[in-house]
Amino acid sequence: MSARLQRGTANATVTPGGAGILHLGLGSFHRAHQAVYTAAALRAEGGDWGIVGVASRSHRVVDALHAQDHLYAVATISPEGTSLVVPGVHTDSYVAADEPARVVDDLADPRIRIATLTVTENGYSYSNATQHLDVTDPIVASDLRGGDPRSTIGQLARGLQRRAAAGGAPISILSCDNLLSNGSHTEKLVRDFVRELPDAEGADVLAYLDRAVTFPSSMVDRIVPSTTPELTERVTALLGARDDIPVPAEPFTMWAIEDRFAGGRPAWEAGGAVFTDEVGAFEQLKVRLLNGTHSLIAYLGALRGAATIPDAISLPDVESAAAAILRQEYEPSVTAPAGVDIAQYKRDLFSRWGNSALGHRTSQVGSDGSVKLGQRIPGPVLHALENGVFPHLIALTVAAYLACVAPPAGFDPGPHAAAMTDPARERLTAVATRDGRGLAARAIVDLQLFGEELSHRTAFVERVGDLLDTIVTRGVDRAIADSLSA
Ligand code: CS2
Repeated sequence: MSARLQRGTANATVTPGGAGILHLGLGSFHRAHQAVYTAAALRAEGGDWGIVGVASRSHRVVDALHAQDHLYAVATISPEGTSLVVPGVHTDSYVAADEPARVVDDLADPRIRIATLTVTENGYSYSNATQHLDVTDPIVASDLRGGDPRSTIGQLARGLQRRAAAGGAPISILSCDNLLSNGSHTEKLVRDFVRELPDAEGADVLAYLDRAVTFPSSMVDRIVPSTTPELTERVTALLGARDDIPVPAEPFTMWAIEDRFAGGRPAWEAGGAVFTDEVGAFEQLKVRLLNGTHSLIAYLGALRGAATIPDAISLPDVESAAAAILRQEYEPSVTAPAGVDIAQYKRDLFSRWGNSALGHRTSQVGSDGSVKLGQRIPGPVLHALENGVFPHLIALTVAAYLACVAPPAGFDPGPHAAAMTDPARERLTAVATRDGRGLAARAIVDLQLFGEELSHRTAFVERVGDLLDTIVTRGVDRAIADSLSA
């Protein structure tokens, strides 16, 4: 049995001086993305830019990081083979649920100059219906009453409140989640929280936010599936030391960031990050073309019995549906940022989705569709309708999503759909019905799952319902064929 991965015994690339970054959301994506760029920055310029990683509830990664000197390997996987790097940028880690006060303390610590976030689309306590912070969420409501905060926005707001009181050192909050305008989105939610505080308390924090806190936007991209026991064994054999938390990732990686850092930043460009004023264009391109189409592939694939994205995209009609949604419904809704060739970008997407060595699961991409689709589809649907194009394939995406997570009685969407988790699953199941139009109306109009604007697009809602009926009564193949020929 191999000894545990340790500094000195493994090829850790860097040793950070001290910690300047607090990261909320210590999942695989962070460890294969921002950590790798930060390692490159530290190699290039050094500096106190180590990362303190905070997991929200799970102990698995934190326990392993403590047992292995905060090291782990990122396995870059392609059909050509696997290569490993050990970023080595984390200086400490803990579980927020165990030490909730520590998150606030760390955010107030002037040595921390950036807080990065990968808490998923679902971690922002955002209400699509009100387009503001969901103050009816019991955790947010409790954070507003006081005590140690447990929601991400509550943690940020309370941490910044403490920081303002402790001297008000500048800091930047950098969202690395797949949300459009993720910087201003996060800022808006933090301000929503602060505005709910008693006047005197809130005013000081708002003045501090104006003066010394920035929320740059960033577009992040790298496909990172869940770790498997096989990968753990393979990495341990390759490293010659036991690593319980390796992260698998594709070779492609991209990070576009707005350069507005109040307290300095690492030289992330050393790892290939692009600092640009066009982050909005990068985000739209990625959230719509990559993520929007990814959702379509995941739901259609799951309904067709495909366990993985490469299995799904290898089905000819799923591939045709992906090509058509890109060409007809997503691409016309975006403007390419300077330097990006959309034709090449789309070719890359197909080879990335087809990376069979990666084994990215349809159930992983299909999870949390109620929050993910709210980011991915409304803009393109409205754009298409305003331009006289009916978005049949986006309607198919939503119909397939509903078939997976709110299957009408008597319809079995299969094991990959059953494995999808979704915060709206219960609410949707409660209104599930065999009438497709009825279910579509309850989800899109009554629950306003994808925001207010879409709830008024009756023809779209009805098309989702009709395609759902087709999936249930005549099969998903028929629904794909109908959407492609419409
Ligand atoms: C995926 C993303 O799970 C999903 O919804 O679309 O996680 C995707 O793999 C990443 O955004 C790629 O950067």
